Amino acid sequence: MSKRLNRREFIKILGAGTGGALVGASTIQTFAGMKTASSADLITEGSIEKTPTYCELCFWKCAGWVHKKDGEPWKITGNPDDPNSHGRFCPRGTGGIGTYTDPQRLKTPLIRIEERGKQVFKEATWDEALDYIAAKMNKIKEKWGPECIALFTHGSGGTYFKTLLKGFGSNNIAAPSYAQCRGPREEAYLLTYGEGVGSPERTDMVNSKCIVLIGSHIGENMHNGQVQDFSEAVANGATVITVDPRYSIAASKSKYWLPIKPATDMALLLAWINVIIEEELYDKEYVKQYTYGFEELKKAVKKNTPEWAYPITTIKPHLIRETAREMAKNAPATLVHPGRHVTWYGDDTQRVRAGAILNALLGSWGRRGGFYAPAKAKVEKYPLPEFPKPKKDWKDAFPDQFPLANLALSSGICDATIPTPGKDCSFKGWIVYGTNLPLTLPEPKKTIEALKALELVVAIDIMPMEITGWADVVLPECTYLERYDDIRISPGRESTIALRAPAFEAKYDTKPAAWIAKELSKKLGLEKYFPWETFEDYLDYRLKSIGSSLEEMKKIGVKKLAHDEDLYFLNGEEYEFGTNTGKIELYSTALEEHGFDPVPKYTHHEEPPEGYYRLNYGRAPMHSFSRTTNNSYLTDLMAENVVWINPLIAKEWDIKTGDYVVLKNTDGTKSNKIKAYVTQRIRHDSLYMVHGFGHRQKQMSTSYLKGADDTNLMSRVKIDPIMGGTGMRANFITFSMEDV
Ligand SMILES: Nc1nc2c(c(=O)[nH]1)N[C@H]1C(S)=C(S)[C@@H](COP(=O)(O)OP(=O)(O)OC[C@H]3O[C@@H](n4cnc5c(=O)[nH]c(N)nc54)[C@H](O)[C@@H]3O)O[C@H]1N2
Ligand SMILES: Nc1nc2c(c(=O)[nH]1)N[C@H]1C(S)=C(S)[C@@H](COP(=O)(O)OP(=O)(O)OC[C@H]3O[C@@H](n4cnc5c(=O)[nH]c(N)nc54)[C@H](O)[C@@H]3O)O[C@H]1N2
Ligand code: SF4
Ligand SMILES: [Mo]
Repeated sequence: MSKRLNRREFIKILGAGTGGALVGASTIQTFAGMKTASSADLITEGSIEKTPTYCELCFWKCAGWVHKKDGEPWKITGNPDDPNSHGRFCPRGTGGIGTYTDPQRLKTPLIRIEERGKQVFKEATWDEALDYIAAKMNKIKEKWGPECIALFTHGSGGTYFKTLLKGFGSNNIAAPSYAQCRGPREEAYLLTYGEGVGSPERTDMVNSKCIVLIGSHIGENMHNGQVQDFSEAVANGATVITVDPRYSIAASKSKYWLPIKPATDMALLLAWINVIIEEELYDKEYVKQYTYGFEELKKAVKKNTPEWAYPITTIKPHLIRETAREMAKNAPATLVHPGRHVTWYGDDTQRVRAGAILNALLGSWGRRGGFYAPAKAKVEKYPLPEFPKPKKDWKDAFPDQFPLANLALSSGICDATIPTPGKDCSFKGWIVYGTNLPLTLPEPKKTIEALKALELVVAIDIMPMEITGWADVVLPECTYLERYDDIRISPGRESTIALRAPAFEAKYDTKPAAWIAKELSKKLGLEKYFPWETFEDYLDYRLKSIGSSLEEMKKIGVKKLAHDEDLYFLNGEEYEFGTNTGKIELYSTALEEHGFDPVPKYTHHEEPPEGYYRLNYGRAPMHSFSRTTNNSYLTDLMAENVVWINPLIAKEWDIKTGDYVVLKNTDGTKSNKIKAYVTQRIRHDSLYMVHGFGHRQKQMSTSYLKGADDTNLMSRVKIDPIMGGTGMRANFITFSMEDV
């Protein structure tokens, strides 16, 4: 791997570029300029104390150090030994102290005293709150079976509740990171290569000579190590091809920006495949040795010429050819990035598969600059008794649907909670750990309908978010800076583990999830699933299995484990893939078996009606979803979101930058007021906003009604028939001028 950029070079790459009013560009500069922990930092001197942690502000889980000065919170820095952060934290991670200091945090267990949806609670002791939950859970178990309780989880502490629920007899455990995020990607790569992409992604971007980004807005999508890899590749002269209807930060670093008509990426991907096959630009040896179904693919894409794709995508044929040749020229060090949040239009598994096929033709899977084989640390599990076998699961609610869904669908569990004639068991209880479902699941009316129908809703959170307003019992967790959590085991070029230890004492009457789950297990008679005395004992047991200890990890924070496998594994050697044929399936036998197109095909998506625009959304570098929008350290950087409007459209509606507007969708649902940002950087057929704003909880006064909530405008989804992902870009919005 090449040498890392020094700080000055890094700033140059990320700060250089287009200038102008780039939202986020200055933040990337700040990120680049952030102090890298030096060896001097590693010495604990005088009044300065350091505790290892891994960040909980997003799911990249960077490892770092929490610094205290004279016992007071001082700063958080990256751990230089950590491959996820290389010693630098992003703006959100650096602002993590704001999570701990937020005065509006949940402070004590709460039990509802009014109807759901209003935050009217009485304060309770932990004993009262857990007794209440255990009694309701047992009642549901008796009446409906333990399987009628589901767990929604997103975040480190969810793992203890998974153990609890499995011990209780239910396997209905869902995370929004599947059906609302990367589910289609994992299934598409599994169908093609017999393996998923995983997180952190196994992309060898740092060594890529050509990077193709289909939507992926790296730089705004601030996954730390990935942004650093991208910057480094750009510094090394990699050609970047960005396909995005919006001029993203990544587009501003690109040689080619293809401002595609939204919802037509499949046509472009098929045209690229067509050019690469017709011009014989593919890796012939690789295709012959490793792939299955080349002839079928060739036949299927014969008609998908650049001229065919042009009127669909609005990308000129010569540009389609030129970019295809550029990819081939740099192959196999060409990476067609698999994306992450890929639940867009309902044909997402197929679209991502088209990208996977392109990677196979370029020979980039298993090769330098493409995809590497991640090393995985093996750390012994704490021995637990066997879990009971559930008699049913969420899939029973969807006979013959989503045959290739390998994980539970959060949206599916939500649907199966809404009482439906003819269905006997729907879900009766939800335990919600670290996910703000009213802002996370599209079709929010359905989420509310489901929440209203439940017999028990438990929310384990750190803030009085929208979800807690719907809970019968709210359990306040302490923040990640006040607790231990399980060992972070990250796959990557090297296998590493990281420790999170408490830097501060838990404020108020808050507790770590591990403690909460163990105490609840006692009330349910399930304590055998939490056999450890203290969580330190649990960690020490696991760490000793790899020759380390809690004591050692407290000193070093991150440990690299031995790794002797090859990163690049397809240089002519024999290899058996985990697909039906043992080959990379250009033609998918599994899809054929289930009656789906074995080779991806273009499907036309509905267009916005007259006067409406496509609702486009994404990320800002200084916020994560709705979880950071009340963090005062980060609201200093960005307090509300804005709606991007093309000047042509703004003129039509007489809207200027800075004006407040109200948006409404085709079903008449309206947004909060949101500031207009008139810019050439967005096509005329879409409006764009950052997700996570528009909170409706008065208890969070910093974020209350600041900006608009995109979820509220998502009253439609296009469901992926292969795995049940919720395509969320199927919504059309316009301006509601009478509300301005
Ligand atoms: N409209 C719309 N919807 C989306 C997306 C979008 O872009 N637009 N993105 C989708 C994607 S890609 C994803 S991955 C999901 C993300 O979905 P979520 O993970 O649900 O996102 P957040 O809104 O950050 O909600 C996190 C919740 O966890 C709480 N929390 C934070 N830290 C802790 C902690 O330490 N302990 C506990 N117990 N709770 C904690 C927060 O207070 C908050 O209530 O959303 C999906 N949904
Ligand atoms: N700062 C920050 N970083 C994050 C997160 C965060 O909350 N904050 N969340 C993390 C998570 S969980 C995820 S999943 C990722 C998500 O990050 P990505 O995977 O990069 O998300 P996408 O939604 O695929 O990308 C959004 C981009 O797609 C473009 N786009 C919209 N419609 C189309 C279309 O039809 N075609 C094409 N080609 N492009 C289109 C938008 O203009 C926008 O630039 O970000 C991660 N990184
Ligand atoms: S990318 Fe930023 S927010 Fe995410 S874990 Fe790393 S430092 Fe934290
Ligand atoms: Mo995500």
